[in-house]
Amino acid sequence: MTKTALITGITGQDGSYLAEFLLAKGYEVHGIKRRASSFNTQRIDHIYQDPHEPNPKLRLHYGDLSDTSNLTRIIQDVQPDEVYNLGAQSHVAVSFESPEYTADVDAIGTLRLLEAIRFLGLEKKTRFYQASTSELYGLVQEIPQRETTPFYPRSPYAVAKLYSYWITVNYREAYGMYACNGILFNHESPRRGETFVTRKITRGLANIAQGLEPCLYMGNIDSLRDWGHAKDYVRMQWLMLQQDTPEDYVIATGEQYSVRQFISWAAAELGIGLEFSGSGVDEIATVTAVEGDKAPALKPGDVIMRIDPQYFRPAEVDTLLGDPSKAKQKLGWEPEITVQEMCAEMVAEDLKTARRHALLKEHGLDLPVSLENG
Ligand code: NDP
Ligand code: GDR
Repeated sequence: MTKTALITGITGQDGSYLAEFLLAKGYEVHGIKRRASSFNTQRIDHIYQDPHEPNPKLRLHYGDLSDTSNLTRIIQDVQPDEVYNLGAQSHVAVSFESPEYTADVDAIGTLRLLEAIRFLGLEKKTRFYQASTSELYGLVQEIPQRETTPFYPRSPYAVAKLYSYWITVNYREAYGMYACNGILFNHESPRRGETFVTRKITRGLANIAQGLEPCLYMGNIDSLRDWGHAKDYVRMQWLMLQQDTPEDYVIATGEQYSVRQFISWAAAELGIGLEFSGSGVDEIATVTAVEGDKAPALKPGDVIMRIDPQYFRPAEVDTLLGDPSKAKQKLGWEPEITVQEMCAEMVAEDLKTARRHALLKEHGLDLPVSLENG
């Protein structure tokens, strides 16, 4: 029997990998995409199927997590076996700028989906995955963080996700729904949004190496994160819905590095030696050596990273380190891609794009490189 899945946030990083994964497993996949004034399906264009073909396995529906009737209608039409709620305003810093919108989408959006499933009488059929987050731990109460570690959210994003965490547990307990939280630590990939820190670094340094941008402006580079690869993490999202009983799981690598360390790795992938000097808002990173042909625009002595306090957050999550023992023991999960391999993959992809831009620029066909930051 073909299973049917509905993914909110299918146009995002995780949604795109999960859709690929489920299609490879033979699922019929439905996704909710938002109406936008420009194309927003770049991450899934390669798996797009012409709806005029007979039996397309991937179908997209216009919708929004803020729209109850729309969500209810889509769930009624699709009758999904599994719902993956990945849609969210997912940027922590932006949530301080748009706290109310973030609460509507990231908190009440989850309630809307759960309530639609229940209202339609699908609570015994439809399994539900909630994209919970290590940001719930915020001001950490225990190191490493596991399923039993108390939460202490530190942003409007994390507070909204806290509501979603508990409403998922509540629907499981109150209505016997198969509903789980994946408490995922940071996970990245070449498809990561450009304003999250890893992608900002790999894309920014690739552009600087090719002479397309002068300098990377960063926030708190002392911040410590447990970074994994999105491909490894979507496999877990699926596994969580295939068990006999619904449970919540921490997904992490169990290794922690600083943002500064990630900058050094990305620079090394480009053949750039870096030295950090100064402290606080005066810290800079200076090129000490350039090897190979990946960074023709740089020479020793160039300053390629500075601190810009506009990227500091009103309340920071300084340190996150997950303990994925439960997922490993109960679900047999092991991450396959190391953070260093992931960084290399991200740099390689961003360098390809930067080289294309540089080549066009050389021939007078200058394409604007977006300097939007985050
Ligand atoms: P992205 O930001 O890449 O993707 C978010 C998705 O949600 C996009 O498809 C976006 O659409 C969609 N979306 C945003 N607002 C709405 C809305 N109002 N209605 C419907 N859809 C909306 O996030 P990731 O793929 O990285 O993360 C997936 C989920 O996992 C998110 O919920 C995130 O909070 C959570 N998470 C992520 C972690 C990570 O490290 N990546 C770790 C832990 C949790 P559009 O493309 O149009 O913007
Ligand atoms: P995070 O990811 O807030 O952990 O949320 P992000 O990559 O944005 O930040 C990680 C850490 O890096 C520090 N930082 C900067 N961050 C950004 N974006 N830009 C900068 O210039 C910069 N300089 C330093 C941040 O302060 C932070 O400490 C991500 C999102 O995917 C969430 O949706 C998800 O829930 C969590 O990961 C787990």
